[in-house]
Parts: sequence; C-alpha cells; structure tokens
Amino acid sequence: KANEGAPVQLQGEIFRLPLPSSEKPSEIFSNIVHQAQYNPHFLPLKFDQEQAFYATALSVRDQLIKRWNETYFHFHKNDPKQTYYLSMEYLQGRALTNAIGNLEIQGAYADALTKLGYEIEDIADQEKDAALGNGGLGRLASCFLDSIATLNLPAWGYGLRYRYGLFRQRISKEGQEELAEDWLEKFSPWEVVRHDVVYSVRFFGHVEISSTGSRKWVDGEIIQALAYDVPIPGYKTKNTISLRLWDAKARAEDFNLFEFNAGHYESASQLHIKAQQICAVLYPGDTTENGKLLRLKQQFFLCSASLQDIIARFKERRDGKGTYQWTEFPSKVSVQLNDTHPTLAIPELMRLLMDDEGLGWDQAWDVTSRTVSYTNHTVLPEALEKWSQAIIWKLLPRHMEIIEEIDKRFKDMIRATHCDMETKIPVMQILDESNPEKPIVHMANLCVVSSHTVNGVAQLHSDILKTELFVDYASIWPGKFQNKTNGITPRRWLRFCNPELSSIITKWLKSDAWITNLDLLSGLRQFADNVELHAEWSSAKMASKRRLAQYIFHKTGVSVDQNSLFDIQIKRIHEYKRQLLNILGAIYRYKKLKEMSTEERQKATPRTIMFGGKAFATYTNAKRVVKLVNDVGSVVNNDSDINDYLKIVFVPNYNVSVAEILIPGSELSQHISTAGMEASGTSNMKFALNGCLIIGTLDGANVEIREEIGEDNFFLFGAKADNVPRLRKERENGLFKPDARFEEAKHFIRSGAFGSYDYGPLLDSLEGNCGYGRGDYFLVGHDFPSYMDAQDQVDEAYKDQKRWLKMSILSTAGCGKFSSDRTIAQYAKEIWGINPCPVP
Ligand code: B1N
Repeated sequence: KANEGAPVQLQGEIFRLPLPSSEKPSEIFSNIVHQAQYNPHFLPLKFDQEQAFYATALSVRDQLIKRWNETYFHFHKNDPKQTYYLSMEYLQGRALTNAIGNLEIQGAYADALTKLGYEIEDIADQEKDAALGNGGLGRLASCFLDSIATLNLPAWGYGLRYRYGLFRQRISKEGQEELAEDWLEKFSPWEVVRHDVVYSVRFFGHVEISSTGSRKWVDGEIIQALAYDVPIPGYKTKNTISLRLWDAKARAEDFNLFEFNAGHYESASQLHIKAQQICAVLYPGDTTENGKLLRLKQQFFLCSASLQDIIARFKERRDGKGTYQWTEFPSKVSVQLNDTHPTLAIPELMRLLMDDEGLGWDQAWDVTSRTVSYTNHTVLPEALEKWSQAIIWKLLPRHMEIIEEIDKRFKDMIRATHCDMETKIPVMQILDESNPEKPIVHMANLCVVSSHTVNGVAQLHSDILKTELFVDYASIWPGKFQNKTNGITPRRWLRFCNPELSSIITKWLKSDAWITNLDLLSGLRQFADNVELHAEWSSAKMASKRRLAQYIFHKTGVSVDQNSLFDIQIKRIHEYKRQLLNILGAIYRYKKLKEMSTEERQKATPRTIMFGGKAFATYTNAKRVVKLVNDVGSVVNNDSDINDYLKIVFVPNYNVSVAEILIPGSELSQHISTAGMEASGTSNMKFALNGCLIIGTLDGANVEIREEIGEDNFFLFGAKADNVPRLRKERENGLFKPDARFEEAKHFIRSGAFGSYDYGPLLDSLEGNCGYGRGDYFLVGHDFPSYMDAQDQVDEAYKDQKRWLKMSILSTAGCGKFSSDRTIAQYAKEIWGINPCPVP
C-alpha cells in the first residue's frame, strides 16, 4: 500500500506515505476518542457536547487534509490552468454536516457518536458559523467553492481571515444591537495554519526612480501575510480544494525591545498593533478617513498576498526555476474578481510584473488583461466603489502611478481608434477629476478596462450592464460582456438542510443523481398531480414547519400555529429590498382582521409572517424597519382576537445556519425588490428548490425562476424595470395617486397603534419630496396595490391544498437551472478556460 496516500516533500523530492486509514466506523470511534484526549484545547476529563464537536470535527479534518494534499499533489503534477477566486467575503456557515455529507460518511459518524452517547444533530449544532461575509455576495462565493470542488475543477479561493466576522444581532427595546462575534474564540477546527506560506505586503512609502528610469516602491511599513488553509471537499469526489485566508502579522524584528524596556509599550509594538487591525473586522465602518484607509489596506492585503502566492506557484510548476515564459501566464492562471473589492489586483499584478520581474508595460498589460476577469454584483450607485485618489497616493503610490497610466492609455486608445466616442470619455475614464477638490478613481471602470471578461449575475442584470451602466464600453468591446446567472449548491441547500424532502425526491426519481445533476428534478413534473406524492411532500413540509416552529419558540418565545401559512422574508435589511412593503402589507392585514366579524375572520387564511436580516450598523432607515417589525409583532402576537389568524415574527441574528432551518419550513417567500435593483438574489433559488412558492417582482433571478417553474406557479406583482425611471419622474411631478389601502396602513402606524416610537422619518421616506432620492425612490406606494392583490391570490391558492402542493412540486421540479454546478461549469468554459482535473 506504500504507493497510496498523501504526498510529502522530503529533501526537495515528492514522496508518498501510506494512508492512515480511519474511514471505518470502528476507527472513527477511536479516532474521535483519540482527538478528545490529545487535542490540547480542553480538559481530558470531560466530554460534553462542545468537546464532542471539536473532537469530531478534528477527526473529519484529518480526512479532509489527506484529500487536500492529494489534490494539491495531483494539480502540481498535472499543471492544469488554474483559477483563483479573489473575494473579500465568504459566508461559509457551518462545515461539519457539509463535510461528512460530501464525504458520504454521515452514517459512520452518526453511529460512532451514538456509541459515545450523542446525537449527531446536537453535536453539529455546537458549531459556530464562519460568517466572513455580509450576505448574498459572500454566500455565492462559498457555494461556488463547493461546486468547484465537486466538478473537480482546478480552482482556489483567496480571502481574509477576519477575527470578527459579521456582527451578532440582538433585538432589544431599542431595536437592533450589534455585538462582536468571535468565531475563533475557542479555535476553528477547519483551518490549517501554513507557517511556510508567508509574504511581505508593503503600505505607504514612496517610488524611487533609478538611473535607468525603472521605478521601485520602497520604504513605508511592511506587514506579513500568513496563510490559513480551509479545506473544501467536493461531493462524492476525492477532490478537496483550498480556501486560503490571509492573516496579518508583524515580524519579531519590528518589536522594539529597547522601547519596551524603557516602558513605552505602545510605541514598542506599533507595527504589531497595526497588523492586528488589518484582519480585525469584516467591513470596518468607512464613514471616517481612518475607516476608509483600513478598508483599502484590507483590499490591498488580499490582492498583494494572493498574487505573490499565485506567481510563486506559477514559477514552481514551471519545472524548477528560470524556465518560464511570462506570455504563458494567462494560459496557466486566471484571476476572478468578486466585484470591485479586489480591484487592486490589477495594478498589483502590473507592478509585480514590471518592477519585480522586469517586464515592459506592453507585455505586463497583455499578461494582466488576459488573466483578470470581473463580476459585477450591483448597479446601485452608492455601492459602486469610488476611492479618493489622495488616499491611494498615500497608501499605494506606485499603484496610483500605474492606474494613471492605464487611464491615460485607455483615453489615447479611444481618441485614436473610436474618435466618435470622444464625448463619452468623461463617463468612461477611470480617473474622475470633475470635482478638483476630491479627484477619485472609479474602480468598476478600472475593472472593465483591464478585464478580458465582465459578467453580471442574472440575465436582467447583465442586460442592464450592457445597455445602461457599461453601455459605452459595450459599444467598443461587445464581446467582453457575458451573463452568468447565479446558482446555489444543492448539497447544502437541499440534500443536507432538508433530508426528508431529499429522500422523497430520490425515491420518486429512483436515483439520487439529481444531487450532482439538478436538471433531473424536472422528472418530478410527471408526478405533480400524484396523490401519494402529495401526501409525502406535505408530511415532509409539516416536519420542517414543526422544527421551525420549535426554533422560533426557543429563540423568541412566540408560539406559532403550525397549520398557518409560513411566509418568510430573510435577507439584509435594505430599502431597495422593501421589507417596508411587506410589513405595511402585514399591518393592513392586521387592521382588516381586527375589523372583521368572527365569522368573516374564520374564512381568512391564517398566516405566520417571518422576517430575518441584519441592518448595517449605521443605516438608520434600515434599523427603523427592524424596530417597526418588532413593534408590530409585539402588538399583533399579543392580540387574542386575531391570534389564530396572524403572527408576525422577527427571527433574530439571521445567518447561514438559521437559513438552513427557515428555508425547508417555508411555504411562501418574498423577493419583492424594486425592479432593476436586485442584481440576482440567491435565496429566491433556495426557497423555490425547497418547494416554497414565491411572491415577487420581475427583478434579478426572479425573472428566470418564473420562466423555469412556469408563470402559474409564481405570484407576480409590481412595476417592470423598464418603467421604473418613468414612474419615478411621475412621482416627482405629483402625478402619483396613492392607493387607499396604502394610506390606511401608513395612517395606522402614525396613529400610534404600534407604540410611541417616532416612525415619522421612516414613513416620510415614502412621501412627496423627502427621503432617499426624491420621495419614495423605491416605489413602495406604486407597487402596494398590486402587491396586496397578489397576496389575496396567495390566500386563495393556499385554501386549495391540492393546487398548492402541485405548485410546490413544480417549483422544486423547475429549479435545475439554479444549481451553482451549472453556473460554475459556465464560468469554467466561457470565462476561465479551465478543465476538470479529478484526483484518481
Ligand atoms: O450579490 C449577490 C446578488 O444575488 C445580490 O442581488 C446582490 O445584491 C449581492 C458591497 C455588495 N451586490 N453587491 C454586494 C456586498 C458587499 C459590499 O461591501 C456590495 N452584494 C451584492 C450575489 O451575486
């Protein structure tokens, strides 16, 4: 057996060691016990649930590392073109259930834990979420890693190892409170520190020009980037890829012992303190200059460390040293920028190639622009990154020179080859000096100019990029723009979070092949009217609703009716996502129920409306929405007249693992953004996949979901994206006539029905000429009547359970397209040019 197992490097040569085997149940048992005894983090005398979790996780980690090493060795030997996904965010959630599920060792681990006196679900529940992301963009990156590994693709993720990820949300009388969440408090069993993978990253300093005219960035402060690898297993494959997260460290020589001994403790360890700040928090508040500088430091830290690592690997794989050709780099390396947050990878790659490797501008530009591609995730003007040139000159003087040169050459090119576009230069240029007080850099423009491919994340969004946001670039480079509709991993978002429904699907399709070929779900369509399937489908949904009801009771003390329609909206709280539309509709429903006679009420469809989501700490209107939902909930849930018909619940601290409980238990979910504003959305896909019906606008991926599952199975309402600008104009010109129901709902809040908190400013944002933009910018008032009509249709449909179940089955059946396996296969073929490289 000596030719099996993980490779190790010994004296410069690759040797292979025998596999330590621990995949058999008996060995798993002893392995867990071994981990519990030998890991130094806990007392050996106790073996409580938490310790059982860490011991179990460490035993699984050994398996992952073995596979990770084999995958690395295999890629190294075969030297395929490899993609590197650069993202400031990953929302991994929990890893234990996913890892043992992907490795197909659930049964063995469950048995071993039973022998130790535990249920595997309780042990899995001990794990803290890794929440190194804010929302959809970060979760998409994590789904992509799962699909990359599953499809055996040679690709890795790079990110930052934030000490404090997304804050923990607590709901108090005041509304949302934010608390630091220390996910590394005890330690993470999933990461492996790589003390041999360290790079220097420079900040500040200046550019030195040599006698030959070459430029070099020198001085400033130097921080070390240290790699932590998180193994990402594919489903039913040996391939296990890496998410490499950088941590920041200062060097020992930067610790001034002399100063320290003189009692100047802070100045003695200045650089250590600065290093600690870099990876301290996910998205530090950037309203202050300090905050902006720190965020820019984070972005550059990710880009510089990752590119140095990528270049080192490129050289290493070119059979030793000195034999590589830089022109081959783009045929071996592709770099995907997850939005503009890692844009600095562009000038950093240029700098490394020119200043360190000695390439000329043209050659460096050719290599860079054939290597880098860019995904846009938003068209919201306030989310498009604009950095002040002054701050970049200060922090990254050499990069600012390079950006200036890219901008200059771009403009020269336009004037030379597209003279008809001359007038468009002001909107296309990278540097914007229109405000001489504060010249800025448009990061999206830099990305478009420097990338070989630019993509949007749903068809509608990609169309908007081509016809609006990037319209002028599209006229020069029509072939540069693509669509890659987002997707979600069917492993986490159906197979593992909803095992009951998964077994039913497998039984009716007579195979579990759908887990890696989601299009096979369409085979359920032929059974959409089958009464036996209806019975099984409905009992699986009931089981998930029961689990969710228990969770809600445990977290909020509210007991909900398990036979009511479970209606859910979970996502970041943002005005464009219109949680306000949802709660106004709920308020109207409550008021009408109050006004009804008992007999009338008995005809109503009982509902439980659930909200979940976090508001950015400084986003005042979003926090007011959280407060309103909670206040409405307190009144409604304590009103004995209508308790049998309506409950309104705010589920605190929404995150990935909470989503895994909410989504399987959902029957209706709301995806109700103002059309044209939600680039894609991905929870819409997760809900539909779990047989939940959607009430939604024609926005983002809703459009494609509706196409796939059929328009009869989708509750549509609201303005279309094309009409939004006209409707906003009409609103401004006083041509908008509000619906009576809308007025009544707002008036009810103003009357104080939900307490004394001043909702004036929030409600004012829906009126005349105030608030965001110029009065009801998000068209809540315009869409309210069609929203309420669609809600009436929902109530009617739910009364006919046979019809509802059929729609639910057809929702799941239509979700094949929304597997991230499909999305990633398209990226691999149409943008990255990489091929599967399965470990034998
Ligand atoms: O990216 C998701 C999409 O499904 C959502 O529709 C989209 O809103 C989301 C600045 C963002 N766009 N932009 C961000 C995240 C962090 C940040 O600091 C912007 N997130 C999205 C996946 O494509």
